[in-house]
Amino acid sequence: MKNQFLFATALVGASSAVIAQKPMDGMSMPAGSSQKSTKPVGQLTDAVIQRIDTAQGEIVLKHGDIPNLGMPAMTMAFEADTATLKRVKAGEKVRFHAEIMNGKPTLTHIEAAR
Ligand SMILES: [Cu+2]
Repeated sequence: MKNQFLFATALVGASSAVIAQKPMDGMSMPAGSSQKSTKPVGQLTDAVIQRIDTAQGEIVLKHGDIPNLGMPAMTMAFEADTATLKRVKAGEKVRFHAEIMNGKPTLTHIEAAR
């Protein structure tokens, strides 16, 4: 009887060890997918702010290649939300990501270039 009890305990111990290992595997995921967490921002393109048109809700950027839009370097206007319009100034060097939203190129992310 005593041996059977020990055997059962060993089994429980072994199975709980397996269970304990699974959350650890899960915990290693966020570190491995840290590149993924930057993905919502998207690939950044360098630009210089030429003009801010608050009335039109647009920011004119002299921008580099935008791979996701298949666009070469040029100067053009992008739609931007009010908070972004207030946050930036003409002449600033920035890095941005843009998507076509409602048929218009729209800034989805903009940050000061370092
Ligand atoms: Cu463009």
